[in-house]
Amino acid sequence: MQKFNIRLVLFSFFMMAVLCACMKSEDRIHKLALWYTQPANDWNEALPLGNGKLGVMVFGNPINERIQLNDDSMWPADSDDWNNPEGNKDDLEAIRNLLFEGKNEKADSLFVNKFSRKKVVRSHQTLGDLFIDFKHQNITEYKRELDISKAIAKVTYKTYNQLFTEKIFVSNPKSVIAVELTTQSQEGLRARLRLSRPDDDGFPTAKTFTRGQTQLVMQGEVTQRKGFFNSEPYPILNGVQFETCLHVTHEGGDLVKGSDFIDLSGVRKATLYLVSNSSYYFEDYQAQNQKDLEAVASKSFETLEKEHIKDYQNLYSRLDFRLKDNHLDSIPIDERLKRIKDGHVDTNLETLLFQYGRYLLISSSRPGTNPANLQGLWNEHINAPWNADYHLNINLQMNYWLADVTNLGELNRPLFDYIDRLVASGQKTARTNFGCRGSFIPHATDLWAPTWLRAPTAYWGCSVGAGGWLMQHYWQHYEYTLDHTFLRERVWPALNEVALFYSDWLIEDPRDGFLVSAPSTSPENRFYNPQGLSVATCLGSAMDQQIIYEVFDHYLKACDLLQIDDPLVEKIKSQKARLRPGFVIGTDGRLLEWDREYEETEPGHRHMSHLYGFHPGDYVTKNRTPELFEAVRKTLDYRLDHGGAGTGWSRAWLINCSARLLDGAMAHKHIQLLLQKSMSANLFDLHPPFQIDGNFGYTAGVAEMLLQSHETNGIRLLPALPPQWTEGSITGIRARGGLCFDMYWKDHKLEKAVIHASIDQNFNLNYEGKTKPVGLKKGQTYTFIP
Ligand code: FUC
Repeated sequence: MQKFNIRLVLFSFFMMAVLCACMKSEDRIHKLALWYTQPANDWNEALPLGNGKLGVMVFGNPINERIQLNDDSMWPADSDDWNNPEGNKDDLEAIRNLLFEGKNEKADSLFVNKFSRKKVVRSHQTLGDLFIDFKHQNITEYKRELDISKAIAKVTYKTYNQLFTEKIFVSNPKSVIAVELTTQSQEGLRARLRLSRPDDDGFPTAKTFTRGQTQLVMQGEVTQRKGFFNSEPYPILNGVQFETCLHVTHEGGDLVKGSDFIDLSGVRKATLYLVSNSSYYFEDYQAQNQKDLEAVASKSFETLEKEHIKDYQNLYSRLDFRLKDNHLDSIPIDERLKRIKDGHVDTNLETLLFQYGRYLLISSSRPGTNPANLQGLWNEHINAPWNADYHLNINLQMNYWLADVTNLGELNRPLFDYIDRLVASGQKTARTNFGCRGSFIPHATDLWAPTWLRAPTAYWGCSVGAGGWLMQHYWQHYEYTLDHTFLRERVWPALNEVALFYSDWLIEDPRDGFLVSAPSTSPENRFYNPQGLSVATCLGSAMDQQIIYEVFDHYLKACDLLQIDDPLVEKIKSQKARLRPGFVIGTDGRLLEWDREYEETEPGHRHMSHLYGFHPGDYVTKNRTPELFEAVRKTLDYRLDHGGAGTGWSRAWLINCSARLLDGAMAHKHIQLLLQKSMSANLFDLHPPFQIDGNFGYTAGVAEMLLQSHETNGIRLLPALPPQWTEGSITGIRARGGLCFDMYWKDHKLEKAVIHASIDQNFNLNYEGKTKPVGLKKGQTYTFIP
């Protein structure tokens, strides 16, 4: 009896310890969720989950549940004849001569005709759908939720008063989509499981069948019958091959299989493990599916769930952001968006959307996967808007603005791997088309990383700054980490190629002797030339000049740090000194967007390309270039007065620019407008249509409002705190130089900042106009109290 009691006491202690441990970790990670009281009516209301490579959109429909499936490698094939166009060095010279003669419109058309593959349609595509036909009726207490602190979606409701639960996550450690269906009803569940994939222009793209008693299989190949190349129809009849396997286990009741479906009959609980692999990642993708299934077959849903949460939170929980609670969590998100449209401010939704950006990056970009495309990886189309590909004149870059600063540095890896593929492919384009050494990277490309231009018009697609802009990401990651090996092994080889290209690309402008990029455009915008024609090409747009300056600057710094002694170093030094300045103030105080002061065709254009060196670059700052700083504000005011920031991503860029202007009120105004004008019910950013860059850009913008480390003279704390954020904290936000910050503020004043150094570091802290020098050794922490 006594023995039994001791055991009981020990057991109670053990249970208490377990509970405390659980409570601790639950408590530490603040729950944030998107939730609704109805199923998704359309795709933009469904809830996204993903492990970087595989993704789902959960609709939560009690009648015909739809779980839309994604794989980031679902692309039609590359084709041997999709290669560089005929343009060569002589054509380039002819275009330059036209520009010298002021014949911009002729230069525009020659550029497109000789150097571009014009309209191209080759799209990332949906993997298909898992349908679960429940035909549930008499629904009460419906709730659909995405917990972004755990990356788990849950649908619960009562059908005829019996509780039903659907839980789903996408595991990164195990590469499996796991779904658990549970009912409390005595009769159990009845449902039909089906896999399918949309047709491509009327042609089937996959076949579905059952394998053994418990597996439903879908096999197919990506095609693009409505493909286009060179503005001509080009049906693509082959592509990435794939297999999707759904393995079902159940408690109670039976599984009944048909030729292409599995029925659950009287089942109390069903566990669905869905694996999917493609020929892009694995030669034997079908064998890989079996391996993936074997890895989970003996694991319970709970075990996989725990492992998933741990893996996810290892990234997610590094950063916590809170604003004074407005206690609106009890209201569903769609209702809260309505309140915001009515003019209410919802600060907790602002923090939720911030973490949602991090959530979406963790879910769509993991080491080893493809980088997040225009839609991350969530896409229900065969012919997606803009091919859901990679646009390099803002969009892909914006997707990664948040990575370093919000403590998700390793999620840059897919971007860096992709950049290296572009750099390799761009060497041929640089050489054959432009007679330049180094590497040329175009404004848009896709999974196969081709580097020919795809520009139906000169203004849409003929920009040449993409390579330089991508180098900024390599450079910034170095600045955040100061990882010398990374600088030597990854940054320098790519930067060297891109710098070499620009070095060969530059010409002397006969009008003033400056070195300029030519032909040169300002992405997607046009101007009226002296003949009154709306044209795109010029001799040295502001953006190209700023980008090339930055590339040269980073190249020289890298060579210095790595002690590289190369003839190119001297050449680039002298070229940098002869570059026409990228920032020139016009007669009305605004910055010029092209080589001279022209009237723009679209004064409210969504791209703010001529501010590149202000943001995302770091050339213009309040202290270093005060006149340019003021000119930036005037430029933005003018853009906005003429209807600027019309798309979600453009508005997100405005938030970043406002933060860099150190204007919290302005930043918040654009946050509110983003929420009012560019948010779908599932908090996906809308261009419209859905484009994920605005989500990522928003998160980066909020980080920029709270901490800025791009200036040489110091790190700014709470540089653009808006009046609405009176009280709050952010922990785990990163600054350049291997530093990590925890900041707490109240009554709109910083209370303290705790700084952790991962390397030896001397730096200045700037808060409210005062500067505090700090020196820290690796591993040391410093607390700053203003
Ligand atoms: C650029 C933008 C468009 C859109 C497209 C995907 O061309 O100018 O607004 O975001 O990319």
